[in-house]
Amino acid sequence: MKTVIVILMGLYLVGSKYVERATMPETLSSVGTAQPAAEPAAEPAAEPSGAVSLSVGYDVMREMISDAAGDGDVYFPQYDDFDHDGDNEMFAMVGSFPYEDGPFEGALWFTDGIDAVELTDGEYYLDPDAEDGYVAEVKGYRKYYYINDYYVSDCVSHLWSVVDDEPREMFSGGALWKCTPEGDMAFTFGMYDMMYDAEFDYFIGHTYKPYYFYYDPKSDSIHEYGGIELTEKELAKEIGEDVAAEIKAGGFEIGSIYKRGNGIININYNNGVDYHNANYNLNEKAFEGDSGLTDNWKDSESGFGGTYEAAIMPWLATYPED
Ligand SMILES: [Ca+2]
Ligand SMILES: [Ca+2]
Repeated sequence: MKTVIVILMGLYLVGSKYVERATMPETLSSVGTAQPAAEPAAEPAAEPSGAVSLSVGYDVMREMISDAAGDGDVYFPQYDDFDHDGDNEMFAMVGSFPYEDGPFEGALWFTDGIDAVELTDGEYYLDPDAEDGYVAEVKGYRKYYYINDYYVSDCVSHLWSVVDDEPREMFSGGALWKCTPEGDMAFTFGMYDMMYDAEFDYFIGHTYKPYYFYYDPKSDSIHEYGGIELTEKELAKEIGEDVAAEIKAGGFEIGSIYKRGNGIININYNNGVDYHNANYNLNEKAFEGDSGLTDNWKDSESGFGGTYEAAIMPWLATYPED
């Protein structure tokens, strides 16, 4: 209790300081004139000389990239310390959106304040209004700049960062969908696996299923939460009710059931034509689909269509022990 009071008092004091400052504009205006005048001198020179320090600023890096790209238009610049080594770098796109609602055409650029280099070019699925740019951050470890390859109906994200002072592509998989500050990520993968066409003996129907990944600080790399198979009985024990029985009562048969290290259980089910999945989140104690949590196992609310695999990138997967 004592700590709580101390913290609350601290907050109050901090709060009142802000109030004091906020109500002092008249006094500040007379004192403050000297302050802004001193600032421009602290800015690095607009033209980078040969001996650029490690503390090259945002404007200079942006200019370096634009210049090196032949006066190109810079989009989505991200100025930050991507590898947490104490000095900042910049990733940015240079190019244009030639058609309305069309892809970005151009190149990914990088500078550490010494050189600016082009890393890759092509057509990318990017939103011109994405003011925050394209970054995913694992707090305390690494920041990624990502770009999305443009295909007609699918999207693959490429995650770039900095290793040993060099830009490096560190991961590419499906489309980056979520990244928590703790480094839990979800990538959606496109697949044609929604319906079985018996006449032609193949699957049709495009689905986008999230698969789950995490950042591992020890290896400084991204791994997949692979799934171990559960029996229907084990599923009932995990969830606390016999969901498999409910699904079967709905006219379906149960396919593979996978439990993952992030607490997600994928339940595949089908009727021989339509292939579905229901996803249960053990942490939230609810099913979880595109639009959030639900207590309904039915596909439209709790699933993403098609059939989940134990892992989509098995070479990166780790599996829970039970
Ligand atoms: Ca750095
Ligand atoms: Ca560095």
